[in-house]
Amino acid sequence: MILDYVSIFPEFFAPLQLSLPGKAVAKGLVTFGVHDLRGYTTDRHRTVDDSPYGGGAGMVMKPGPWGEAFDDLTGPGTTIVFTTPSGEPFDQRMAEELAGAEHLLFACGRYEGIDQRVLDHARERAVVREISLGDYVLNGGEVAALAITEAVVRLLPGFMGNAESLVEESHADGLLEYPVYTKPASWRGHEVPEVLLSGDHGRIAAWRRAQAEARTAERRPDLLARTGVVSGLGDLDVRPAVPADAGEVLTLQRACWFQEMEANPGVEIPALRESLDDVRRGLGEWTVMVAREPSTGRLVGAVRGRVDHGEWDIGRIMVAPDLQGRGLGRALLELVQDLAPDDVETYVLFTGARSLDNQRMYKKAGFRMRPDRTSPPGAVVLTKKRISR
Ligand code: JD8
Repeated sequence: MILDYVSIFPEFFAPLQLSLPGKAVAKGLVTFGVHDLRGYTTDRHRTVDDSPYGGGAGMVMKPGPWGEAFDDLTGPGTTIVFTTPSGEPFDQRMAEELAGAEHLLFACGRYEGIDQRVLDHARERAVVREISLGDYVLNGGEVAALAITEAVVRLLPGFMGNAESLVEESHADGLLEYPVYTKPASWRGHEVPEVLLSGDHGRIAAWRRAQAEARTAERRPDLLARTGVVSGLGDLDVRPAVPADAGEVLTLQRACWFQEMEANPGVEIPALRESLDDVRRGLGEWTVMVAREPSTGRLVGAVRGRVDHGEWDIGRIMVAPDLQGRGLGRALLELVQDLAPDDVETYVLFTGARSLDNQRMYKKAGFRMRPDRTSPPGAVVLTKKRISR
């Protein structure tokens, strides 16, 4: 890939020789060209700006020098990128798009911007993208051009030592990063989460996914909506359970399974027999998500999952009795399915043989009754084949 930059501050691009871009040059993956716009002026003052037609503060960049620059630098495979606060918002998806280009020519403006006819003219001779780095005002387009360069060049085949790491990245799957840790296991009274020391890759993958989703739900609910990971959780605050949640989980569990007991008279229901310690232990042995009302902090829902004989065992889907019938149970079921490690192909769960509402919800969610599978007394097993991501 060839990347060219036109700017009145060419020295801005010195960093291109350093670290990441430098390595890409060394690997022959990219070629950089930096061009001073004043080199394309024809007057002895090397003028690049003038006062705006229609009046107003500041100066506007003249079209002439840009036209000369494009005449010199544009070829058949050129994509001209104008970095501008009024451009399309830059994101990972756009980085992946630009990484497929043969030649990127960055037109970096200054002052109040570039005469609009330069952009209209550019569209007559090349692919043009107007891209913004974000909703804040910079003094020019150079910083944005550098940031876009880093996001694009690192995607070029052969650049990243192990392509694997690209897959796992933030935004790669539309979610934010999960928290990362390294030695020492204990630091200034802060411990590394036990699950990461367990060696149980299924639990670790599920925990990381849960963390990534929780962070995304908390910090970037817009992304969560985009990834379609979970709808129906609305503005609930959804996060992985912590030991301090045990008391409320126990309370909600007893409320919900009281209803199951009513629906399945005479059936032994372990969830109603569990102690606080049992629940606490369960929070450690399963990937548990809890949903709280942001306004009150009230725990209104929960669900758990874990790998069992290669299948994703789903359980304890709970919705506060007064909030049932609004799709929260279904949303929690979608969420926990999404937390399953990549190598899981089947989801399994069970419910009361006479819990017909539950069975209806599971069937609508794609689960199938499995009379061929061993079920706890008075219960039925349902399974679902996973649709690969
Ligand atoms: C190009 C001139 C300065 C902008 C008057 C301040 C991108 N995300 C972004 N924020 N700002 C820019 C950007 C700013 C630029 C130029 C990009 C050329 N300016 C102008 C309009 C208001 N001054 C950007 N990408």
